Amino acid sequence: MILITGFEPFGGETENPSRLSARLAVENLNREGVSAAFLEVPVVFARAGPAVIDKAASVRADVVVCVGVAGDRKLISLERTAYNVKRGRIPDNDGAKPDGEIILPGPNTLTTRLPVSKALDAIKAAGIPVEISDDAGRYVCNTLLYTVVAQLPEETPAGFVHVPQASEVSIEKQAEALQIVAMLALEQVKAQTLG
Ligand code: PCA
Repeated sequence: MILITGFEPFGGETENPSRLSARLAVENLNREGVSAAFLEVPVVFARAGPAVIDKAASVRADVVVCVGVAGDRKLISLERTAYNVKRGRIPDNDGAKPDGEIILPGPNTLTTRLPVSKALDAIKAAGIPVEISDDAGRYVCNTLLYTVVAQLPEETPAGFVHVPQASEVSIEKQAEALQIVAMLALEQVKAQTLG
């Protein structure tokens, strides 16, 4: 089972491309006969991580791909590194505005468990603009990446992808990239189970 999550709108926007592309990726996978579930996540420091951890447990997710928008980027960013710091330039959707606190007791950085190098090549080969990033910001997206890597079982590939606005990369292309990441991660799980 693959879980792909997207965020609700925030910061005065009326839409968030991450929830559109995450939902479309799940629909496409289901149509292809792959079990996948979608979750819309609140843009709230305190609630985003727990919402995804609960959903992953309830659907028994083998793979968790979280998605958010980075409105100033032009490429799909496969986020490799989470920092144990939360900071809000703007308040979250519950009005919280942390200023440099730690997310959880734990290391200063954590590394994604999604196969980002393989995914980079495969997404490029599909003609979709993509990069690997070591900076997911310090807002709710970075907090979610840190939390899923810290709290999901170690054998569960889990990580985070930032998508640009739909005007830079269409929702269809974003969804295709998310499907590629998720399927490569699922192959990794299957290879481990068989090996
Ligand atoms: N992007 C924000 C939070 C929600 C979203 O879609 C971020 O990059 O932290």
